[in-house]
Amino acid sequence: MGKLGSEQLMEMEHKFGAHNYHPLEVVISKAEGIWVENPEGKKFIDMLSAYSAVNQGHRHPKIIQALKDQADVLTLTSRAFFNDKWPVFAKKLSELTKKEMILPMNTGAEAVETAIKTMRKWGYLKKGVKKDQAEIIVFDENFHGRTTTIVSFSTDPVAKDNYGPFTPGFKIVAYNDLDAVKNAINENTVGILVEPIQGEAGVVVPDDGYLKGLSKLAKDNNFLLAVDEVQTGFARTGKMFAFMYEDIDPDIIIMGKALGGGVFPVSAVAANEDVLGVFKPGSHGSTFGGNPLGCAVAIAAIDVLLDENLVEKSNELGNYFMEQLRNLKSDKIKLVRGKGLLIGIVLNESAGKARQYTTALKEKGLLCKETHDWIIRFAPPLVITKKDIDYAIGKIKEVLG
Ligand code: IF1
Repeated sequence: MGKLGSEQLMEMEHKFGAHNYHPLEVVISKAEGIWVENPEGKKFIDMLSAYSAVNQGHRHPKIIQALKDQADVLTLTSRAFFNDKWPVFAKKLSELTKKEMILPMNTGAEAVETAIKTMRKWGYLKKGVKKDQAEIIVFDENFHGRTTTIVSFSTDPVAKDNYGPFTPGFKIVAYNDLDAVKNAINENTVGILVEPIQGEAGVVVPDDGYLKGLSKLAKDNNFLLAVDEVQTGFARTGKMFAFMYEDIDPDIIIMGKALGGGVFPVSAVAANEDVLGVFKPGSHGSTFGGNPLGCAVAIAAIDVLLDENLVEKSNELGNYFMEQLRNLKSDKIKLVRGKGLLIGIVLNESAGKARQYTTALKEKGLLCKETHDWIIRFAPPLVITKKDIDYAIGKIKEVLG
């Protein structure tokens, strides 16, 4: 079978792949930095970064080198034995998060599940909540992954329908509303699980002081604050972690996506010993969690962020990008919102559905994704330059101007 073309590949996927996605009609076969290429050689700027898992750019040389070097010596041991990379990665991530302990997993959902188990176990062993009564406060429009427990507290019928029976012990309240949280607290509350900026909801940035308010409620009522930084973490929003926009010290930090540098699934939970110490041998685990290949890649992924000042770049270029988008003065655009290079354009109802624009943008060489029907998300790799943004703005102006 010669080199397969885009049409053949899309048909093949349609025939043999389950239809749990409706991808934009573009096939990517090569990528480097911010650029991706289809089998026919057409190039596009990736404005999605695999939902913010490619912050360092596609195939960053240092990350690829770390992958290759480690693959030549050791890839997987399981946690039944020690290996020489997991301790080094644990130390590095502990220093980066300023938390005493790390629990390694693979996907974001596994890290979120780990955080849920941590809050419940802490509630029973440390707070004295009665058996099976633990409650965790979550939010409307949340997105934390796709497991049956996580979708149990989703408010999106498409993500939740026909997956019951659902896991109990979650209270869903309005986002960005401290009174709604206050009214949900009781003696069984063991934690809050919150996205510092809601990604899937359409880049919803809460009011200043909201995270601080959540942190105060957690301290005053003796329960844990867990921030889900799977999408907002690792410089995406102009801070190393989005929670850093407020002066808070969350009890649990949930990480994933860009921690794996765009080449390997690596996720983790960071917390102090008085929280993560609730886990004893055999009480939680994962075959691949803490594997040496992922750890070597994650170490390089963090080094690239620091060495290339991607936190500052995300902040500066994100502000520039949002300013240029606002200057388009387009009657299709209701508002532009975001932090750093996590940006959402909310369209006016009169503009019609976002899919037509993401398709038109694709024709002009920009790959981005709509969330819901009226929001277009822009989240390019953080290695993008001002020149690239000016080029992209020109294309966006042609479509939305
Ligand atoms: C899909 C959304 C984004 C996440 C947050 C945990 C996870 C995610 C804040 C789970 C994952 C991905 C999943 C992917 C699309 C994408 C997504 F559109 F689904 F909602 F980014 F917003 N916490 N988000 O954003 O991490 O298990 O996937 O590694 O499922 O369609 P995961």
